[in-house]
Amino acid sequence: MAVQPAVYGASERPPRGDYTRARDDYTCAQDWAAYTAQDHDTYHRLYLRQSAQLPGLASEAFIAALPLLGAKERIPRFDDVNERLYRATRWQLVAVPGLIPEVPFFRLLAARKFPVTDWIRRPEEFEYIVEPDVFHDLFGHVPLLFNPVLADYMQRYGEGGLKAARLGACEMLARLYWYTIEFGLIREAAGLRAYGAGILSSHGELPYSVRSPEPQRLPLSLERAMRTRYKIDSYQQTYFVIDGFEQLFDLTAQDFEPLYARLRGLPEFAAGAG
Ligand code: HBI
Ligand code: FE
Repeated sequence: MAVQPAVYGASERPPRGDYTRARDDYTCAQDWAAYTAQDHDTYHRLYLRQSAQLPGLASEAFIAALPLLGAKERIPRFDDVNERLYRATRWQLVAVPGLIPEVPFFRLLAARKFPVTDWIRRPEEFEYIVEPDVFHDLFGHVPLLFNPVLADYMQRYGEGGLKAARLGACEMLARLYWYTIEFGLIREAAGLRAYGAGILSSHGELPYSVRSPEPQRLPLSLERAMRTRYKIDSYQQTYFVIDGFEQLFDLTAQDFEPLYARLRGLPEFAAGAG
């Protein structure tokens, strides 16, 4: 069945991936043999540049887990990463043709399956790409899936997403994902660091998010994050800071239904609102 691709954010851009080869759950096979030498070279150059930038900017937990991705000269085989990842936290990577609708996305997370886009950006997109590619998903998201606390938070997020979908609260929950898993900051012993995948996979935003005086940095509050709009194609104007991954996991202990009901009646904050 040819599944309909998701549209990420407000843009109506045709999705990059080939969804005709996706199964009903939107997963597909990683066609590793189809990667060209140029694809592997793009991954290698992105990996070298980003990994060199991490010390002093990225979460120590991320830096420690990054080597678990394995090869850096080539796009890793997801099955190869899964041998280590499943042993560590019982998560596994599944290939997808790109962004998928929210409910299939939540279903995969709830089953401890992380959807990894299987295509990589073109060389001319080296600096920036709006839609997540294999570098964003693999380099940005996967190392922290080796962290047991964050791994459990991600599954809880997926379970919460399925409930939010039933309550029509996906937009509020998507903001929590955005301001934690994609663009979250963490205060570690050595100082402020980034743990969000959208930051860690971005050469420009990584130093900006941790060092620039421009954006505001607020302590993470469920309510403030869920009421704060975000932009998908510029650096964030607001970052939310946690003191540890346990803080994320503990947030999921509460029942979000009353929170959704209360927030519905309250005004939202613009991305950069004070
Ligand atoms: N699909 N493949 C993929 N990867 C994502 O990160 C993703 C998605 N669909 C929806 C989505 N993220 C966000 O809207 C989540 O907040 C649900
Ligand atoms: Fe992402």
